[in-house]
Amino acid sequence: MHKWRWRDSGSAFVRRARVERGAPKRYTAPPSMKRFYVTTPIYYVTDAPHLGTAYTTIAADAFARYHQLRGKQTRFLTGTDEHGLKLEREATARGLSPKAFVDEMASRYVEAWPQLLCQPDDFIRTTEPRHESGVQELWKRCADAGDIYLGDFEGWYCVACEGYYTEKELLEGNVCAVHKRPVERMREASYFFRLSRYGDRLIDLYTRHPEMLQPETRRNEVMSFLREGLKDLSVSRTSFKWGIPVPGDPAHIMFVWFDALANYLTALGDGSLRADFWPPTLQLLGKDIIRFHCVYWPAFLMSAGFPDDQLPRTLFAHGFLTINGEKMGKSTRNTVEPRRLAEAFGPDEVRYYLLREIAFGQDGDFSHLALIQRIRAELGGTVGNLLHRTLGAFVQKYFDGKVPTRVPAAEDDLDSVLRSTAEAHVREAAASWDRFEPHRALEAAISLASAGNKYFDECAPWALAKDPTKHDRLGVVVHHVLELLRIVSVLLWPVLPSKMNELRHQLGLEPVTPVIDRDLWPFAWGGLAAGSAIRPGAPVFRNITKDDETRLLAEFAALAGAAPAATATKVPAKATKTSGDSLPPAGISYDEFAKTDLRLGVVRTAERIPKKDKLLRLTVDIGEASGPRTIIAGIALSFAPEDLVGRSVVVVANLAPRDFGKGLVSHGMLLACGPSESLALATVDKPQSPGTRVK
Ligand code: ME8
Ligand code: MG
Repeated sequence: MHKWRWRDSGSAFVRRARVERGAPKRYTAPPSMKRFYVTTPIYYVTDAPHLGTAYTTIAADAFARYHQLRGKQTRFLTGTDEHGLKLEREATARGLSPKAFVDEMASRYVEAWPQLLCQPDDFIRTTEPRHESGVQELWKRCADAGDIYLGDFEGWYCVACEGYYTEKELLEGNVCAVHKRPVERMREASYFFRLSRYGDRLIDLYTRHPEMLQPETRRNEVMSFLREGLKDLSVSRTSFKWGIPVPGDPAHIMFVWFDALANYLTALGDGSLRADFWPPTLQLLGKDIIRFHCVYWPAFLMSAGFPDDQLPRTLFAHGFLTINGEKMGKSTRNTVEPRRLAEAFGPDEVRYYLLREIAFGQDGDFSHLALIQRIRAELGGTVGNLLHRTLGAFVQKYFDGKVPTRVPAAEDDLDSVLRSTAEAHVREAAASWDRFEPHRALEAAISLASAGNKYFDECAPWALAKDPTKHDRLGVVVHHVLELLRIVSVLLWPVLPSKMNELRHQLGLEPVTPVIDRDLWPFAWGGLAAGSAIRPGAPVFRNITKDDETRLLAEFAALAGAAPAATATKVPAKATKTSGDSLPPAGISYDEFAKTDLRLGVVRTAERIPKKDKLLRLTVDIGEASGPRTIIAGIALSFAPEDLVGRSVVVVANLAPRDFGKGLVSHGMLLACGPSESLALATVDKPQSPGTRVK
């Protein structure tokens, strides 16, 4: 028996020893709710950091920051995967030793993440001694459990390549694609891991703990893979050297995934860090590497003696990013080099866009135009706008640059409605983070800022300012807006840490500073002290003008190797709409036009539809005796439901009903224009009764 070195109290191994001695098997509660350990995959250094790897890393950073705000002690791990045949070959091709090559490439990752405001607590490289010894211990542990045996790995071998190929990789007639000569059937001695032993336990685990593998679609995939039955896994090779030797048999090099997956464990060492943070609370990955993380990884841990409650709490697989509608590839990579994006648009803004635009868990498209539009409409136009219109024109001018007092006698119903709207959005944002829906958390924050703008408009502060007897009322209104901005600054901080601190500076507040064991989530209204001095400054979010837009799009298109003029046609269909839809042929008769029954409607109710990010379910009154109609409208990216109720809209009333599936049927359509993130609804400029014909 090999002696296991990790020995701190409370560890899985100590508990396992107890179990082996016959003590009753006992499951502990989930890891201390006060700790949060989040990981990203460790990236292959064959590739430089790109938008895909940035996406996972940014998400991990944002989750860590959210949990810091909630008072947890967090640990965020990322790193690089530096072994394997692929790397050995890549280095050789460049005339470098593998070590020199990986050192150079790893430094690019170390440098890239802070440029995106990501602050990992640790960065592990699989070539570090702390990792190599940790992996060997894990291997020994699996071997001790009887799960590693020596066998033969059989496959097609190209001698010129010194490599095995699967049939799929070969040309017709079993010919090597590189050397164009026949491969040989070869057998190589290989160690195998008894993966077949763990299928039932994994099925049982994921059935009892569906939260361990998310989202649900990915869990279903893994479950069906598991139900097909697992084969033992070849976990060593003798045909290359760049990797970690198998303990006791150094002619064998470990399978690179056995080596790589262990990083999440080896990075904690065998002392207090591991006692504090194991098991991981959240392991993020792309859907490309689900099998490795959701089947092999927990099986290795089970084999090494980890009981169920010492396995990763949640493995979450997000979707793939495409770029301007095209699959991300080497040719498009330059355009989305994270550093360039951060330089051009700001790191906070890039983080915001990625986490807001793409429903976490689903695939999504990256487009420079959509990025610009989100910055413009939501950050500048909604959050920045609320700040700057309040500070300069009102706080400076009428309150001597100080946060006004809330005089109770000057309050009215609008204020209490705003406060309860804020409470609801703050709760919704927290619940969204907890459900792994950062896109919804951000939506809640922006929708709260919109509510602030609407409140400000409704209170008509410019009119209050003109009337000296309304000074107290103006103070209440301004106070409410500033407090709302304080709340928004906390809600957005996990994703926009530096911009929100800038905004707070202007509000006269300290930067967000998380404190362990203190929940700083802004559940309570009223954190802003009256009388404190504001510090107005330059716009927090730069105004991207149409000219800037043209220039930036051309710049990035040129980087992609396309002629700048081609920009407009290169952006995806979704985005081209903004630059003007092509017009239908001219010359229809009035009668043809009159076939379209347009009616003035009033929105009576509006609600979100679960799992449909873009759709809202409305009931719209068009004066029919049967009552308001149900209309499903694709306007959820631009409007919060509460902003729509009571609005006058133009309805196409004689469209055939459209079935969206799952019982969603739309009986009409609203007229609107603009990009889907900043739509404007068509309306009329004087009140008319619902049902009035628009002609
Ligand atoms: O797989 N969209 O490393 P890797 C979204 N070394 N995410 C993407 C993406 C895209 N287009 N492209 C990459 C490896 N990613 C192994 C991991 S872990 C023990 C070993 C992200 O460099 C996503 O997280 O190929 C994906 O899973 C990961 O990068 C793959 O990185
Ligand atoms: Mg990959």
